[in-house]
Amino acid sequence: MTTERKRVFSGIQPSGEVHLGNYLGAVKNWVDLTDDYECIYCIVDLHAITIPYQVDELPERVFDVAVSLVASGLEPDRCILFVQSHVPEHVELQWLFNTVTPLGDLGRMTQFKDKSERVESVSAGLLNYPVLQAADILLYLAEYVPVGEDQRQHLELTREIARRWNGRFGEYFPEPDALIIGPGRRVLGLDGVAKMSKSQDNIIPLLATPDELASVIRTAVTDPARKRRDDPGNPHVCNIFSLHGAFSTTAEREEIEARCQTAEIGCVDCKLTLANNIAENLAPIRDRADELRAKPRLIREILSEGAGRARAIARPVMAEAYDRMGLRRVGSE
Ligand code: AQP
Repeated sequence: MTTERKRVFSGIQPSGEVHLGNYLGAVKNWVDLTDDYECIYCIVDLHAITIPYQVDELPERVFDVAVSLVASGLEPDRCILFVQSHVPEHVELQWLFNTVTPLGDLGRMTQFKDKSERVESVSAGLLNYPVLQAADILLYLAEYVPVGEDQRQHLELTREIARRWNGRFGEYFPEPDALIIGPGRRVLGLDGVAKMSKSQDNIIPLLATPDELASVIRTAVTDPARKRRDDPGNPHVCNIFSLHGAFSTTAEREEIEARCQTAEIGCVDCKLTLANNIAENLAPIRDRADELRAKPRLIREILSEGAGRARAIARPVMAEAYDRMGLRRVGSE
């Protein structure tokens, strides 16, 4: 008996090095989802250009993100993996959706407000970012989108755009649901306050070597109230302890918790254990990434084949959307 698998879509921006926030909050779950869903994953380069970026660095960033994703387990026999700009239908559908999206809704998006504060000149692209995101998802008639808390507002707008478009042109696009998997964690950056973000200088890179991990983690902020080695610490307000949750065994965590609270261990020891455990846990991904980096042609082939498979789904959806909107019908009956 064959059961049709529900379709999932998600994307990641090539705006910097893939980090543990991306991995724990998204990529690791994306891999798990490939067991039960038809998964479409996209490197969203058109989103990444909505904030200032270095033109000559972008191709390398796309390549590096592709390496990280494939090395993490998103092999082409498990999912469709491609680059957004290789499938021009994303932009075409976005334009159609722009015509049904209320301007006021875009200005209210939290991410737009945050990001527009960080740039000197705010582009229309930054404002329209969630419309492109709606097109990304609906172009594949995806039913589920694995999202973190930060993306819920955008997904709600996607649903609203689908409703408005369907209301005007006839029921066609699904209203996708959020797929919350795992602890739905929001990983904090090295400062222990802000979200770990590619575009901020606060990340632990997914592909860092053991030495790099030790040196990056050494700089992380722990319990701010613990000023000296002899002060007892509070693991429950410590970002390092929360990362132990993803990489250390229960026994190790219990021991660290108890010995931190009694100041038997200091933050240096706790950080070193974490760095070692991350290095060990992620060694297979790092090794696979090293192999893949040496095979740029293989990465190009994976992405090109992925774009072909994505377009095969996207083209008929686009044709239907044009048709329902009365476009491209000149001379037809
Ligand atoms: N710190 C995080 N904790 C949990 N999940 C996270 N994600 C990102 N950062 C964290 C999830 O990773 C997926 C891909 O993210 P993205 O590249 O589309 O954009 P983002 O959320 O804006 O990621 P960054 O790293 O913060 O990029 P920049 O700095 O360019 O804005 C998403 O599912 C996201 O939820």
